[in-house]
Amino acid sequence: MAELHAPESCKRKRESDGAPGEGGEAQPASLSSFKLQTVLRESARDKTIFMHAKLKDKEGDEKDAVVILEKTPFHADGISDILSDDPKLKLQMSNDVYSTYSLYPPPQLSEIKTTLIFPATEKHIQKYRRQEVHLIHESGEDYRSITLPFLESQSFSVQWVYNILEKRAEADRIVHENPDPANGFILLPDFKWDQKQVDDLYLIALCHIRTIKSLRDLSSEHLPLLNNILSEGQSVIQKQYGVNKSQLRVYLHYQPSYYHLHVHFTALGYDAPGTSVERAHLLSDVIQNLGLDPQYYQRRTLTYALREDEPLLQKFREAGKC
Ligand code: M7G
Repeated sequence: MAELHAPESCKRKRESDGAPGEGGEAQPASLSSFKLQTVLRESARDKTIFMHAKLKDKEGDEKDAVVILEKTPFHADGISDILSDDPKLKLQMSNDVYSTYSLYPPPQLSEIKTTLIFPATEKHIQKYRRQEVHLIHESGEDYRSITLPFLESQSFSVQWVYNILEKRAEADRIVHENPDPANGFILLPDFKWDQKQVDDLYLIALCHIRTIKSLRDLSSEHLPLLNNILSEGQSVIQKQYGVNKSQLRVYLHYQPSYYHLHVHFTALGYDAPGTSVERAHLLSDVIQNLGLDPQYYQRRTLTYALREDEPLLQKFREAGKC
């Protein structure tokens, strides 16, 4: 069974999702102790499966894990190897000039991208479980009286973000940094992107300032930061990956999963998860809106979807808001 190499072990306790360590202190040595509990979600279209598993850590204790397997895209430059390697071909059906096959490429050409969250909290497991979703229309007042108190007690740890900002994790993956404490940020590949092709390019900008939780905290005083992220991000991606700004989707999520302001950069042609109208807010629109009204995001009703089992949905129901 494949070895999973643990990132550097770090010690401090995470804040609110109850998970240990700055860099994940209890990473498993291998997947051989993997025990499938349940399939949380699968997608034939995205060729992805999300599983809840139990894994043994280095001390031999069983802990919850989320394991995500994703079949990776083809690379045009390696495709001739698949054919010249003379892989096993099994006929499925044939009709006139049409025939379909199962093809079994050699292991080096049949990689599966694997993402492991370990130890995982119940909140991680819930994030990936398939659920009915409901739209919420959150006014500025709803945010202050329902959402904010809830997320202060319940949100995911952002320790992984602090590890990046402090160069304790993923330092070698940083593509660009503007070090200004108020208006600077770090740009690096999102962990959803394997960086093997630009068709599914996905980077994130994490701002240095730690007091902006989400879109809701933005006001016109943050325009220099947002403008830096947009213009520097676009020009670095053009230089480094050859993707023009006209082919980049630059946006924020509301609600995000992690309440430390960050901006997503994805290839326009890539149907990235989380680009639906009820979640993605184009950074260029955000900048314009703040130019029109400095308090735009404190005043506006924002619409987003919540899964049936999300406690925040329950809070809105209790308040008679949905
Ligand atoms: P989000 O809008 O807060 O939540 O985006 P989402 O995950 O529901 O979209 C956070 C982004 O950070 C996502 O695109 C994640 O794939 C990415 N991300 C999350 N983690 C834990 C990491 C990480 O450890 N490293 C990197 N490079 N990206 C991460």
